[in-house]
Amino acid sequence: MSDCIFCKIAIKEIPANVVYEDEYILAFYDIQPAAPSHVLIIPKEHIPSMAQVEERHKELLGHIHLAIQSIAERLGIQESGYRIVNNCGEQGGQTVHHLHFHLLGGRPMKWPPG
Ligand code: DGP
Repeated sequence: MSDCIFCKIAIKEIPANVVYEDEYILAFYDIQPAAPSHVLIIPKEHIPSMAQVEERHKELLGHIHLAIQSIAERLGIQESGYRIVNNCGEQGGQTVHHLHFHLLGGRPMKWPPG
């Protein structure tokens, strides 16, 4: 997607503070941190949201969630705990229409979220 900001970050057209990368995914610090540790994990493939995930993405989604463990380790929040958030669609609060998971940690989280 030529106008997608996260696709541009994935191909390094727009800079980001990358904490993890492999063939399929990229993790980088959120530009508007909502916690002391706030990283976004994205697939390199353009998938608009969780609502557009298909059967063929099953392995990719598993890969993302396993990678989150090692990203949390790198951030030093694996032991203390963390929150993973996916905002999906308008009422879900999604503002960037490229699938991403927020990894938030470094402070106690409240429930329910706003
Ligand atoms: P969401 O509201 O779930 O769609 O989250 C989008 C997040 O993306 C939001 O927390 C801010 C972040 N963000 C938007 N543009 C950029 C950018 O250019 N660079 C980085 N690092 N983060 C961005």
